[in-house]
Amino acid sequence: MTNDAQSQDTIDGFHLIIDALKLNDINTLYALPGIPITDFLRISQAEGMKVISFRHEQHAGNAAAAAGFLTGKPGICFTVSAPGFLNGLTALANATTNCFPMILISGSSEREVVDLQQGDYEEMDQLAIAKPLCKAAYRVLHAEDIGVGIARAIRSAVSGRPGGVYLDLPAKLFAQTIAKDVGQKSLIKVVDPAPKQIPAPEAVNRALDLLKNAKKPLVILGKGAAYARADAEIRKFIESSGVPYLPMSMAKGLLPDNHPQCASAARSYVLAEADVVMLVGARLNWLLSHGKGKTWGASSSKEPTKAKIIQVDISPIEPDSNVATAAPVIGDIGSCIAAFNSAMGSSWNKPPSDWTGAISERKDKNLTKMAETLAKNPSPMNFHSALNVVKNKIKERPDAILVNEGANTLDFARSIVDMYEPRKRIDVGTWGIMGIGMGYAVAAAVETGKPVIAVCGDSAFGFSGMEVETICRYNLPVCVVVFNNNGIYKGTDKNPAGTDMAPTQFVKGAKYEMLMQAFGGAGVRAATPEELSKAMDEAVSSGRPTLINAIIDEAAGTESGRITSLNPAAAKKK
Ligand code: ADP
Ligand code: TZD
Ligand code: MG
Repeated sequence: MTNDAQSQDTIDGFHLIIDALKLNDINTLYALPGIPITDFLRISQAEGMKVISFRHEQHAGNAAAAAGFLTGKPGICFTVSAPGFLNGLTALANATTNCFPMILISGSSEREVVDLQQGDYEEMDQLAIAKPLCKAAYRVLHAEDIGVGIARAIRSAVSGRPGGVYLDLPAKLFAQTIAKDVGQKSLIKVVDPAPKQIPAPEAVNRALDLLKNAKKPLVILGKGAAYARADAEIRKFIESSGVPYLPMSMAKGLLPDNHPQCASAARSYVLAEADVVMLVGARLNWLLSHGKGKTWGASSSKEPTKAKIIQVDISPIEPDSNVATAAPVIGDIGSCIAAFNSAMGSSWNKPPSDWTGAISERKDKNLTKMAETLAKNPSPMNFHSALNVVKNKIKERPDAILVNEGANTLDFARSIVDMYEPRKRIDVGTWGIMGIGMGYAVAAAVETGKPVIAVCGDSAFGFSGMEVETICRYNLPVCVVVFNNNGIYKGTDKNPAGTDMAPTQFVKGAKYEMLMQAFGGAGVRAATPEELSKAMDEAVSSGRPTLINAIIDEAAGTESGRITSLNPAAAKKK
């Protein structure tokens, strides 16, 4: 026993929490110490848990969220009370928005004092604050309820539509003791935490009828499809149906991006033309223009697509969220796609060749044009010439995980860098949130042991930049490539008043590489594709923490990347 509070016959809260997590195969904690969890983290280490300690809770939380997506088990983030909890909350809300399973566990102050608002150390009613921002929130007051608390948190995080869960553990709970046999019996190993949800056969047939009679069918694969780990069934379905597909950004690689049926290079054509669209683990949110407007071949921004929508999703309330859904198929993606595969039989007719032929023609044209652009070698580098290097590295190392954030740095990387394996791309997701970079990179390295390449805009990187120390401390195989264009979107804005710098501007010629050097990692400046390529090769082959400061033309980007039109001033002009 590592804790004095325990005798032969009793067990304390510290150990019950650890045992409950371990019993459920959870062995890694992403955390930031302080009252009341410092001892807990120490004891966790002593009991064989892996504890990854961060410099800011948001990044510990982001790491837990990415771990959830990458493993299908809830990632765990531990924080201190009030401010630590609040710092972790953004990550919890982001995980919930992205349907990633994570559990934020925060220590909290004395309930009696908090509830009477008597001003305790780091006083806050954390449970009440967390509730609207996550899928479920629980508090455990008694040691004998720890098993139930952890079980409920796990089940809530991974069953149905996955999401973030908050678990509130008041300081007093950790040192509470109960009889050892009572404690051990109270722990729960969660059986089948994310049960299969089988779709109704009539829903499957309704959807297949639509797909069968379509002249221009299209499948859209979203990150829910990547999360579902039904890779073989999905590939079989796509290939035996012959339907062209579009991967959303985190579904890239579910089938390799160079697959003949991948329609990414003809995205605007297929979205505007398709007559039946089957969404698989993708929501019709802003990322798909809500299923309305010119993107979908409609004449005005409010007009819905004429395409009939099939939606395969685990959430029964997702269909009809933006436009009418002709064929909802509710169930887990593995079961739904397996049902499609068996109902399709062997006499399935592939889509008309004028549709697939027209797509191929456009793809060929666009890919040729893109290849010409990528082959240019401007000085300074632009997004294309630098990303061409990243594209080649991922082709050489398809097992590497690509973390991606920024505006232009994100949008260009999404379309230029092909992915070849499932769940290898993690990015700003549904919110388009900056700051996930280093947290996601740490989790990707810890959970997979594979090389991690984090391609971040200089602004995006700044949100989590201090975690390069964490990367060095754990000696993680992470290569951060900062796309340095001296600012947010571009480095060329001017302040019209001519006083301070414009709000989108950063110090010019910043030496980001020195941040990594400060903690013993490798820091390299790369001003040409050759320099970038050499530095990335070294980073990936050595596995040494590396930051490459990639110098990008400060005039190359556009305002907000591809979503300029969402800025109120641009919307006013329309
Ligand atoms: P993207 O941003 O890639 O378009 P979204 O995050 O919008 O993807 O959509 C993911 C969808 O996947 C959510 O509606 C979620 O309910 C669904 N989902 C997540 N996991 C599963 C699963 N195992 N089976 C079915 N649907 C799932
Ligand atoms: N804050 C948070 C948490 N998320 C955001 N998305 C933003 C602010 C707004 N924002 C964007 O949407 S992109 C971006 C910000 C600040 C940074 C873009 O600059 P960058 O990328 O240097 O990362 P590029 O390559 O210069 O466009
Ligand atoms: Mg920038």
